[in-house]
Amino acid sequence: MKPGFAVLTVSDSVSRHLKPDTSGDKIIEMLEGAGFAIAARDVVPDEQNEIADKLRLWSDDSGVAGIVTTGGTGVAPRDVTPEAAMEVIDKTLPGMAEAMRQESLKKTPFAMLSRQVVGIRNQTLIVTLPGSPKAVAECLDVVLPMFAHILNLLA
Ligand code: MTE
Ligand code: CU1
Repeated sequence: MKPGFAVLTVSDSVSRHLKPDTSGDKIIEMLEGAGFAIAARDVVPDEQNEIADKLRLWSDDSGVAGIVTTGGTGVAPRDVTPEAAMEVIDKTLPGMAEAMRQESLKKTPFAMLSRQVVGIRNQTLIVTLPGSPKAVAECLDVVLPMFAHILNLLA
């Protein structure tokens, strides 16, 4: 069975249908391009409980090998994705978050404003990415080559 990824877009405006989910689409395009199946996809507003509940639900599901989120990693009052992720993560992978920030800093100084975190809950990889489709692509380019190896180690 191909390992499946779940994709979570964290955005007040996308959840209210005021904006299309371009970043979620980008994540799916890149995961599928790398040969991974998509097990689930959803959108939640910038609410810590809703984000954490979804991460728990998916990481307790044996069909979900990894979760990639987009949005809510910045400094605005409603940016709470890292807090939600840290609520559920058992082991952090700080090196992966730092690698994304480091590579991103070569493209924009604003990369230092992302508080994105990476970690593992149960046997599920959890990766949080910034909100813009550009940031999603730049960050996934850095960590996507590691995903197959991580999933092998977690299986
Ligand atoms: N990382 C990359 N690679 N490319 C980007 O354009 N944008 C930054 C940063 N990380 C960016 C990036 C910006 S402008 C912000 S405010 C933070 O991510 C947080 O974004 P978020 O609040 O949408 O999660
Ligand atoms: Cu920004």
